[in-house]
Amino acid sequence: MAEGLSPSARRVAARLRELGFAAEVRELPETTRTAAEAARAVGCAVGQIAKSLVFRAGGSDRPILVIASGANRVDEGRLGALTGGPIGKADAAFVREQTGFAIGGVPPVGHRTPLDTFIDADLLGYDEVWAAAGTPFAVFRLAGRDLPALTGGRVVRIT
Ligand code: 5CA
Repeated sequence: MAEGLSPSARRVAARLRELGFAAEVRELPETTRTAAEAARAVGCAVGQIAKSLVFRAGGSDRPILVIASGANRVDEGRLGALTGGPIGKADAAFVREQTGFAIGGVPPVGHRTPLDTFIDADLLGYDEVWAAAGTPFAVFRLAGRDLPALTGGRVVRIT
């Protein structure tokens, strides 16, 4: 029930409803902080975890969101080619500042400001994927093919 959720998870649930996605946000007793932990907690393959990774366009403060399969590693060279410049790492403070969420709970939607978003094409092959819902204990389920409509992101091969 939404009433039992922590404030950050509730924010994500509200945003999903606003966007017309009836996804249920679940807060679990086990940590879902990393893709491997989330997969274990929900009982799915690690590839079905949609991790929301924040990068920083080099030389600027422009945040970039990559929604990647938990099985994949984002190729920063490819990402840089797509964004038109080198990619820098985002530290924990930058992630929180730009998204309003802490690392380990960053969701694919509901950020403080809209982020330029790229979606790992591999995720579209899964009927069921799980994404973070605002805290390191909260997730929601959706069909991989719904990620573009949900996030406005561009589907790319980036790993
Ligand atoms: N809740 C799960 C998925 S449901 C989750 O958020 N997984 S994640 O992979 O998207 O989040 C962990 C990611 O945060 C790591 O892959 C890494 O990119 C990033 N991260 C972890 N520690 C740091 C750190 N100290 N500084 C910057 N980024 C970090």
